[in-house]
Amino acid sequence: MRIIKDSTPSADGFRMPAEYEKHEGCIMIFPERSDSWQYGGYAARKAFVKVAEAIAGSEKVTVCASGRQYDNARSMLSERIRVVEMSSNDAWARDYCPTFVKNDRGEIRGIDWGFNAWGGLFDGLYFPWDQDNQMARKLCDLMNQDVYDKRDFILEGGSIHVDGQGTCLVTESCLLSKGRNPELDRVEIEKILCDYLNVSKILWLPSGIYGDETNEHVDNICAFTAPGEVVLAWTEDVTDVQYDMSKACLEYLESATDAKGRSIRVHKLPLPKPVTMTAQECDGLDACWGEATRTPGERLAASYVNFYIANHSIVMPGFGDPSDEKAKMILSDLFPNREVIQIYARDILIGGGNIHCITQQIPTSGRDMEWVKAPKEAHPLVQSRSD
Ligand code: KQY
Repeated sequence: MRIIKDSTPSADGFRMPAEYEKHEGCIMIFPERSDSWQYGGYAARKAFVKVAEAIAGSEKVTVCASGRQYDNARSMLSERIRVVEMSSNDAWARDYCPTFVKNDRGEIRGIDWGFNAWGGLFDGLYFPWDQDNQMARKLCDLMNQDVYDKRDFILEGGSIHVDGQGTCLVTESCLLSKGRNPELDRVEIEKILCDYLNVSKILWLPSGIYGDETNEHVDNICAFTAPGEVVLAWTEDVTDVQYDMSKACLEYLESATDAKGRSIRVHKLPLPKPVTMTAQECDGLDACWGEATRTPGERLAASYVNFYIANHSIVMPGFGDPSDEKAKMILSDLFPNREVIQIYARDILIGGGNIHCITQQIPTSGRDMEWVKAPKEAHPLVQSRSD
């Protein structure tokens, strides 16, 4: 592995592919911290296993687990899933596993962004975050992939979405937050994103989902479903605080064009009714630095937009809400060649994110990546596709 400090992906002919381009595999992390996951993480681990097995129906999944959880992860996950021991502070693969870029020869490299737990000592969510921050480099080492060192720029994978054709979506609330790169202005941030993702247009949505403790990551409010097309989390309830936030995003997108000069087609994806913490769930969470991490009645940032696009499936959250079915149908229409698998995700949501936040795709590479070879059989939990 080479740690590249003196060049950028775009200078070297690498770009970040869209999530709907073909994957070699997916990385996840086994959850265990007791101030994120209620009652010691038992229910969260079961939900993570369902997500991993659903994705493993069409691509190779690698789950990183601590030494303490290794045996448990190995026994809960089927043999087609690879489990590796790796330390982390929590389980948000999207945010601190590498962002992968690819060139025309099919070679891939990682990007190792700086990670400070969503805002460092300003408004971050836990301390320390050192083991999370090492993961991108450790994984590139394990995969023998060269890695760009961009630790001087704080960025989480959930705060960007690309269309693979030159456009990147972000939110102002996150990328311009004071806890990340306060010394950089919007133009300087755009330049870094263009250089590292190899895009030429950044679309700045004003905000994300109300109560999203990541300073409103884009991956909870809006996602590309195809070049020039997005889904946007939407509510028709004008009395909901989310209404004005989603409307401002809609107005922005309706007046924007992408890197290729196309107007953007926006598909509204309904939001579930507000999901709030119960007293019993709060009782099951340990304190973080002496403070409760959730309070009874607190609204969680539930959104169907937080789905993962696997090679042959869409793995999306469900909340036991009447809109679960409608959201599933909308995504089925938008991804006709993929099976939509909905997983009840309340136990992931309690941690502060959802299915997209706990997964990170590895694009296909030209070389035979023995460690992420495609699976042959489907796990009984998941119906496999024939195509
Ligand atoms: O990407 C995410 N949504 C992660 C949020 C982490 C919250 C920590 N409790």
